[in-house]
Amino acid sequence: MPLRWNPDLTPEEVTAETLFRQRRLFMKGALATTVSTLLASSANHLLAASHAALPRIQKGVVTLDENQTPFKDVSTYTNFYELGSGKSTPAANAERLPLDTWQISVEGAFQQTGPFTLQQLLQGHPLQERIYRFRCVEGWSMVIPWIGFPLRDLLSRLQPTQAARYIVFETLYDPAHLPGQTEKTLPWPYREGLRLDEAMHPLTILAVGMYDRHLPPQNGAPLRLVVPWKYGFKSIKSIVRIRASYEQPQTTWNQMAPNEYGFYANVNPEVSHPRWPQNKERRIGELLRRPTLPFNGYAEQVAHLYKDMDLQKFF
Ligand SMILES: Nc1nc2c(c(=O)[nH]1)N[C@H]1C(S)=C(S)[C@@H](COP(=O)(O)O)O[C@H]1N2
Ligand SMILES: [Mo]
Repeated sequence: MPLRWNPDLTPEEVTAETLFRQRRLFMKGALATTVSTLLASSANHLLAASHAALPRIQKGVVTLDENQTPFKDVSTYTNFYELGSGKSTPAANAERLPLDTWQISVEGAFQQTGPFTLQQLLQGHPLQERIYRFRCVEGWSMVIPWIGFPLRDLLSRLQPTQAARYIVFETLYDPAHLPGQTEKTLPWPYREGLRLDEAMHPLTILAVGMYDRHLPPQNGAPLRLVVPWKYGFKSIKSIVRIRASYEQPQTTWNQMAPNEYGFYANVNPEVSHPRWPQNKERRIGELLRRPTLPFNGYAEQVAHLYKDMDLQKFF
């Protein structure tokens, strides 16, 4: 088993204040990118700030004996339809994401609800590196060193009530800024959801960074979900709403084409997409296709969540 899982390591504290300062630095860097492109002038001292490392990240919590996909590929080969439906358009439109006013609304069946600034939401959650496989339903895969913290830690703080059976997430809806939302490619806003036990699983994280730095906008800044045993579309980007609900939520890709994109969307080599097989994948940067693993290689950790379910039916 190539996964190394050390949940007992004691995390170091990262103060929200430091994180907030880094955020401001990053904003300056993103702005500098735009300005330098427009003026074709060098703003290297500012640009450097956008590559500032996140401080004090606990490493080694979950690692993988597989080569990491280069940052350049992960940040330029993306799916983020709000920023355009091509693979490289999200990176080109990255500065359109309005990051400096970010708020997250917590709603529904939680003891704690209300609006949170990003800083408030991240407060008290030490950051860890989690090196995960990432498998898109389209048939490509990557290995990404995410920076984040377990979603369960936030949920424990928000305290789901008895009525909470699902956790629902929503991406920013802002067609004035996000060019993709002026097109009818998807029903906006992008929505995703997990059953409570999936959301509470220690492998499920909220990510704020990758490769020791803040998430690039095209990868879902400032805050995204990462669920490594599910197809990539479950890992919703740029979250503005977190809701606890009793009913299974309507989710975007499932709503678009329920026979193609299940609510569960667990990586499963034995359940083909109606238009292509799912038993092989192309690791970005590699030539030969490799076999796709059940639950994307995390079966040992997560298969028990589905032990009484027909995975052909609940795909
Ligand atoms: N809001 C939002 N989240 C999204 C998407 C999207 O279009 N919009 N695409 C999904 C899909 S299909 C995939 S494969 C992953 C891609 O994540 P990455 O570009 O960081 O690799 O994001 C997912 N989250
Ligand atoms: Mo995807």
